[in-house]
Amino acid sequence: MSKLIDRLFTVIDKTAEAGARKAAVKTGRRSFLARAGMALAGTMAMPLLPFDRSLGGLAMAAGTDAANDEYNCEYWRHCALDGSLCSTSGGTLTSCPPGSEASKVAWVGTCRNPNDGKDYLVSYNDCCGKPTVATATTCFRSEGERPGYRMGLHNDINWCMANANKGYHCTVSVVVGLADA
Ligand code: ABN
Repeated sequence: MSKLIDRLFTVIDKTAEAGARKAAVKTGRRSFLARAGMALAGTMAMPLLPFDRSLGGLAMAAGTDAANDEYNCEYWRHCALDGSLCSTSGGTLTSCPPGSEASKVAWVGTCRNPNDGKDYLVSYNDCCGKPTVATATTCFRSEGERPGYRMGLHNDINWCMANANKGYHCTVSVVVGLADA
């Protein structure tokens, strides 16, 4: 009789164990599916959520090609250049074209370099002694400039005035150094 009771308990144990295992497997699978479903729904909702796509001011400014293209008026060093680019008149960013000479006086602007976020003093020397080139790129940028009655802050001036040959040809942009150095 006791053997029969023992066998009965063994059968009950095994049935209970098998049921518990099945439940554990099912619960595990369900919770995995639930989590995967949530993740999928979250990913699909992402494009609908409002978030900042600008990558921050620095990245935006540094990313623009024009701000790093010396032949473009938007180039960062040309921020206060009023005149023709020497780099498009047979010269370079910092040197006068052959046959012209740098002005003895110049307008100095302060330009922010978007690549490092620092402010630099930039000297805009006019190159003198030759007529302007019709195909040259002409820029009218005036960051930090003031009207003509503030002579020292006005950049719409022929800086060749102090040279023997006063004919304006083009303008170079020469970095002098850090503005706050
Ligand atoms: N500094 C460039 C320039 C030259 C002549 C007249 C105006 C501006």
